[in-house]
Amino acid sequence: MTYDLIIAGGTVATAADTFSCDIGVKDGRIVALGHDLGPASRVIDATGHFVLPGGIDSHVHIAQPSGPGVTMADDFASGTKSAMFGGNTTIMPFCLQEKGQTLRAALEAYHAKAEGQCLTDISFHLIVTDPTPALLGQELPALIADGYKSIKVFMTYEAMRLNDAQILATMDAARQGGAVVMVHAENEDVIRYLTDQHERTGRTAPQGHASSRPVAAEREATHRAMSLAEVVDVPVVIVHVSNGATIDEIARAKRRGQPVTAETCPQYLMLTADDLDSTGWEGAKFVCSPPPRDRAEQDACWKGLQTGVFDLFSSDHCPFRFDDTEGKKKPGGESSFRHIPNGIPGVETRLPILFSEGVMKGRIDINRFVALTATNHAKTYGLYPRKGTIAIGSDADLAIWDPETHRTIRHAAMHDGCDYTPYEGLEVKGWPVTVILRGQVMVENDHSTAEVGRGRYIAR
Ligand code: DUC
Ligand code: ZN
Ligand code: ZN
Repeated sequence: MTYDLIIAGGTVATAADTFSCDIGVKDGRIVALGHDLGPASRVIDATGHFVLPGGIDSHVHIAQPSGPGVTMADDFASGTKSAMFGGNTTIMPFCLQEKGQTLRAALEAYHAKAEGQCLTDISFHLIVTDPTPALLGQELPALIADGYKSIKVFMTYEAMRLNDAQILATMDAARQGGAVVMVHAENEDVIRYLTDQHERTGRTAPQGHASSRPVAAEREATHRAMSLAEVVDVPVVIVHVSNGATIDEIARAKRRGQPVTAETCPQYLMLTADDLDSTGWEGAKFVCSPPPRDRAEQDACWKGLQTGVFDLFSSDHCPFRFDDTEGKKKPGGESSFRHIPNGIPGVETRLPILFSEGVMKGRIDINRFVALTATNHAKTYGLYPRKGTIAIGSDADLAIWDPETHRTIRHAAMHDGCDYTPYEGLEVKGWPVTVILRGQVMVENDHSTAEVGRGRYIAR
């Protein structure tokens, strides 16, 4: 056989093993692992490099409706381009049901936005904000049967939060269909109480965002979310965990044998609440929820990655432009942090940050890196083994990493639609120099000639 592509001489790493071998690709799939594989239309020499499964970022927000007058900075073209340059081959954005809208209508609109625009493969989660009897009884079961097997619910944000009864009912529908429930766990009443208090006492600058969303609000909501999931007997994913006390709650639930999956993100390793305290409005660049905490909580998150409490490392890419009245400088926002759109960009920097700060600094090994950034995402959300590993029959989604490349993170070199990165100036070691999607070279030498639309929707 003549292969379409051979990646030769690299060090291949999966979540389980590290080994030297060549990878043979035909018709977009991995068809051979070995040596001296034979002729190929193209051979890429990966000597001295790691060959890893392409990253899967299972928590990104793209072109998501974000309230009146606010526009997310990325559409599917820019969001997937940014993801691709950051070493990803699949991303999983959220399809948000707006109140009063059916999920089907939301999905139709969301698929239309993505159609023909993508440079990575994509697959959608659903966000339920309006769990009417019709949605729970008919629409959601039908959509789960169609493969939309992950549903996010919010415990915070007035326009999106569900109360406990609604969460239980949504979880019950998920359980019956065999879906997993993702929870944004922060106690809305605590946040509202503290936000009102901050405003009454004039503490309205971006820093107030962090102090009005304390660890206790996240820890309590996480405990409650897991308890509700235990009652219903549904698997639950606690997303974007920021601190040690919440990690302890999750570890306890896992020890009891509860099916809980836990996720953290770069912002909880690299940023602190002090970043929100910059002069002027700069702190708005770091406003995300839950907020970044302090050094001790960063250490706790690293420990959670090392010990296995965390299964997933995602970006929670949720980009709003800084110098933009449809972004962080939304009119009226200066009057209180309450009005600053929540979210920061990160889909392009997620993998280089964990590779550099985690693998190159010896905090985690390369196999754990692969598990946290690709394999566990595929397993949690029903994409495995087609995605997330290097095995015969899997899609040839690969990232070739040069561990010796030094880069300084600069927004000027990024590919998203945002106008800043929270990690400006960060020095990293290691970079995904070649990215391959289903056998096609998408990025090489900081360059892409891949045609937009090459990314596909992956039904689960
Ligand atoms: N939750 C997310 O998951 N992403 C961005 C904002 C938020 O609150
Ligand atoms: Zn969230
Ligand atoms: Zn998110």
